[in-house]
Amino acid sequence: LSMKDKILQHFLQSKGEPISGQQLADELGISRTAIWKHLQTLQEEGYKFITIKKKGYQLVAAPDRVDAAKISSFLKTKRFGYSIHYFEEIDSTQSYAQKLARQGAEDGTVIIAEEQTGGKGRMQRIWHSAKGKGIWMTVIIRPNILPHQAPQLTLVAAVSVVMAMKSLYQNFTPEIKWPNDILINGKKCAGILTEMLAEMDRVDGLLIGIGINTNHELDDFPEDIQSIATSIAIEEKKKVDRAELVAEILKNLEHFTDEYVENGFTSIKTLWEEHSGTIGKRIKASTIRETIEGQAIGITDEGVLEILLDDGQVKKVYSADIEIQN
Ligand code: BTX
Repeated sequence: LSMKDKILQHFLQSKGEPISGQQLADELGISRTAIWKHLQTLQEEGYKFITIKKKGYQLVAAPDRVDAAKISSFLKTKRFGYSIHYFEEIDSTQSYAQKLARQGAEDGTVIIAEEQTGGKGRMQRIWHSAKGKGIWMTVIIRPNILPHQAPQLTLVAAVSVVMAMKSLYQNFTPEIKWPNDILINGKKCAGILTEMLAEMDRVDGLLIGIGINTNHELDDFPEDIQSIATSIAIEEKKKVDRAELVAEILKNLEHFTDEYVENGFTSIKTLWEEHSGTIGKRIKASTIRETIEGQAIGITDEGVLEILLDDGQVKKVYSADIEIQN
């Protein structure tokens, strides 16, 4: 963190209590004048401080942003989230992450933006990423795994996101829709896009792209997705702190990735099934080749979906779009 961000972090963690300029200067090893100058810069960025006699400075207003200082004030991880690349606007955090990963970015590096002008879904689809409304981020992870295991990390990420939502919010139950969507009351609230940098027998890195509709009102979505999309604010019935959710997701992602690398897929699979809205339901799966209808009965140890057809056959589906029918 830069000195300015460190100062900001102190104020964010003080939860509105005033901080003495002298104490801050001593702690950070800089002069009071330097502190004052950084506070001026922060004011220009939209933060508001007031001076309270004999007590010091008090942070009274902060802009609603998901920048490094804000996220790190909530961070409870060992490795993830200590390198954060923040953008007001970007084409896609995935594309930027590719570049960084190729240059050797460390495990747990985060790329996050207020707005994406070219947000990507799977199969060249568009991911709508409205300014300041959601979490549009990519986490570069470097677990020691083989290329064929990569799809399982999408499931690890889905578990991490769903459990973060469950621990922070009370008014709704998010469900995972195989393989990569998170639905609330049947509507899409988040999507995960996993991309891989690999050679034949070795994974160099995975780009876990996470898009979460956070503070959207219905009008903030383009018309063509208003009937299929929702946001946390709509379901929770209040605006939420995006940085707090980011930090909670990073904590889970670090924990469950480590768990996966150490102990394999079994425990993740159980959690995934527990939070899934797909298993047990009648579904229609459209693959590139065919459309299959039947009952989703589970996922295999490879994260592959198993469907029980009406004639009693069990089919495995590796990649598809699914529609839940009941
Ligand atoms: P997906 O292919 O499963 O979903 C894309 C489809 O979802 C679109 O065709 C559209 O119908 C619908 N859709 C588009 N935008 C939204 C939205 N905001 N909310 C609900 N539905 C929508 C899912 O792909 C994976 C998305 C990953 C997005 C992240 S954001 C950070 C990172 N950077 C980037 O470019 N992509 C990832």
